[in-house]
Amino acid sequence: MPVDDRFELVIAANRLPVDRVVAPDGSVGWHRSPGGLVTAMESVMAGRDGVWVGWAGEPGEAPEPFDEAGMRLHPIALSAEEIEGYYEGFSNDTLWPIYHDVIVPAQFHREWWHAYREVNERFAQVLAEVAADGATVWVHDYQLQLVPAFLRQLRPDVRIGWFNHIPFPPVELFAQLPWRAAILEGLLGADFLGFQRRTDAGNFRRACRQLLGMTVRGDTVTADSGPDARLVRAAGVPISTDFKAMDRLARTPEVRERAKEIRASLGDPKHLLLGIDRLDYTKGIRHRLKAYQELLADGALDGSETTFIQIATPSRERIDAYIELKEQVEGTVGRINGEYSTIGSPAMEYLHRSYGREEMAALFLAADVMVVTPLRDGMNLVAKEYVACRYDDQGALVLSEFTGAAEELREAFMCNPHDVEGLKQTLLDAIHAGPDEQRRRMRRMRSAVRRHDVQTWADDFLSALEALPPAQHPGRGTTMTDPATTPAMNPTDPTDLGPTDVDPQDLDPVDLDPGLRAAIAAVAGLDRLLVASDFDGVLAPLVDDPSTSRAIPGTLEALDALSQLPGTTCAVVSGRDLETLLALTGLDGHERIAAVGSHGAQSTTDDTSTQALTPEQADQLAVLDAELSEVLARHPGVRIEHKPAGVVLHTRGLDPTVAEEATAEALVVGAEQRPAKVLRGKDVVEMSVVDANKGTALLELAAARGSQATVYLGDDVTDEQAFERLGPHDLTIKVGPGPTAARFRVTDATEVLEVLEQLLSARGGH
Ligand code: GDG
Repeated sequence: MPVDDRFELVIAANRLPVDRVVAPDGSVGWHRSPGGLVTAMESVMAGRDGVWVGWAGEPGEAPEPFDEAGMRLHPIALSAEEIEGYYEGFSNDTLWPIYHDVIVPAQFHREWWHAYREVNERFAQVLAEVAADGATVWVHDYQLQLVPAFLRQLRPDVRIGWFNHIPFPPVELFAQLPWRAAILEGLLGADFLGFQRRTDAGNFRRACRQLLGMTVRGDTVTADSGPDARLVRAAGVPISTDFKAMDRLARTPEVRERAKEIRASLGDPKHLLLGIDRLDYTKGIRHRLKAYQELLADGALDGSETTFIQIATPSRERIDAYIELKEQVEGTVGRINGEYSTIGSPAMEYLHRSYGREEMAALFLAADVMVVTPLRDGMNLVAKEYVACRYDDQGALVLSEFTGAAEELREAFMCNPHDVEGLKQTLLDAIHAGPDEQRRRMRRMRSAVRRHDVQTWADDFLSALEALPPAQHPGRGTTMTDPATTPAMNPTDPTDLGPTDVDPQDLDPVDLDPGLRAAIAAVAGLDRLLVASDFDGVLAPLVDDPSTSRAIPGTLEALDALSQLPGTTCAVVSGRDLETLLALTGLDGHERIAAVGSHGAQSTTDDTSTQALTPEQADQLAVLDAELSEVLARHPGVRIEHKPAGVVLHTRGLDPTVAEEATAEALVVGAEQRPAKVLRGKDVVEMSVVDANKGTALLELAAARGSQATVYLGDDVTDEQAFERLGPHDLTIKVGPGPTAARFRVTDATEVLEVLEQLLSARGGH
């Protein structure tokens, strides 16, 4: 079939989401690969024209494009030599070890690099052919890092996103790659780069700064310079699993019955442990077996009443490090069984093969302890799948700190797999956790995976990509943004993220109230001063879509200049979660301006007390999340924001009747659940399970820095708590109308800028 179709959504990945199967009669067909990625892509493609471009899994000529899984599949040809050089060689024996902490040494071969370049170029050519005008192209993973730049050369009109399924290494390791600059430049052809963790995105941005000398502001890298300058955003967008599908599967009578059968077939062990991994040295299989073997040897576990099932899915079987790993694992399994099994009660059950989804779900349901011990893992979906299957709220997850999943599944039994004694103790803790403790931990982990599933991940990625300002896409009939003329992108500005609607030239000159001017002059002379401000509605004008909120030019710069003066502490204090606040302000890594999020529950400084949730608070948060999600289901258009310690219902911009009904329902939830705080603000109802507030955070910060007075600017109900806690010697300023405990009032962000500039010049700044 000739390529005559062009598609508005294009996915590119090394592999197509199907496997070739040959029936007994010799006819060839395709089986859709299992897994959440395909499901998520199917649903993002629903209602849009979509195509998936990738290798079909066999060397030689590519089959013609065909339809499967609700989308067009467009195979790419790879020769046997290319599979060796591009895939097994450069991707899996050069990049994979470098990107996973060099657990085994990386191999560098120039011919592998050439194959990698050629295959990436071929992908880009096909993508350029199948993408419709202005299409969105989503490239996946480390095998295709040069595709964004190749594609941009061919098709400057398309939006290009790239997601890395594996970690991005610290610059010290990445710098070993002889082709490091070419790889960064390849990636910088994209508009948006998604990583599993914020740390990975940070590693990428640091590599751009240190190895290419590029400017990095907040989560944005300025690629190229002069008229070709483009902004590339790099942020954490953690992947997840299809929670609903796994949960549903585990509840089926067949899977539940099979789970019982599995236990019975092993002699109904008292303790059943499970590991499911690709047989890969990153997964820490050797480490977990060593810990298990020692527990059996110590007598802490009895082999006649304990079984460890290890499923090791075959992987990369032609690469030396994998061949060696297989031998070592199989040797250890043999020793464990020889030493500690009894007839009918194996100490280990080792299976070097893969299973269907039903069998996986049954194994998850059967296992008392799921053992996930990677030495480094981008995310680890097995951990999330285990949680999604445990609808009975039972079971314990032992999880390595070195997985992306550890950032979300905080109630797992965390371990450092390198610490054998620590790992042994963690395994025992998990094995001996009682039903109540298992329930408490599992409920919270399930709540985390339920609310952040693979669908949310795909939606988050695509909305981040598609929300980028059209100015970055010259082919869309708009001009390229010029950093030299757009104030918000001035490379000398340390806090900037991107364009705002407001140009300082357009602002009217401002006259402040004489009383306020005098008060500013008074505090400006103090030796030690804290200058703090809310973000939304104060430094940034309120906007309908909170994700587009940006500080007006000059405000963050004034705070930055103030923070450079002696005895001056500066802070931005917001109800937003810290990650969002840092992204919106560009303050990530800013050493002098503190960012305080979630009303004081999160902070970039140790000078405010931020606390982890107690089990009760986490349970209450899970209930609030579920209840407000129901309000959302009843009132489309309402938005829910999840925070580490709370949940917020947003109704800005909605039809007033809908907004009122949703608000009333949310307040009923608050009245029933009685969380630590329920606050009704402008078009928001916010509930928090901890009692952190902006006032306490400011007092703590002022005390820690020995400030003699605090200047605080705020506009909303939550800022009133700060105004009330501060004293008469502090300078409190309300922005906008409404009752207030503040001493002074200004009308908007323009006047806020004037306050900050007057303070700066009165304190001896510019
Ligand atoms: C990379 C990153 C990141 C495994 N055995 C069987 C089977 N599986 C499925 C699991 C899971 C998937 O394969 C493995 O995903 P992981 O996340 O655990 O690990 P990687 O393969 O290394 O994946 C990783 C991931 O990409 C996604 O971004 O999380 O960090 O390394 O879904 O269930 N599925 C079936 N039978 C098996 O025997 N059906």
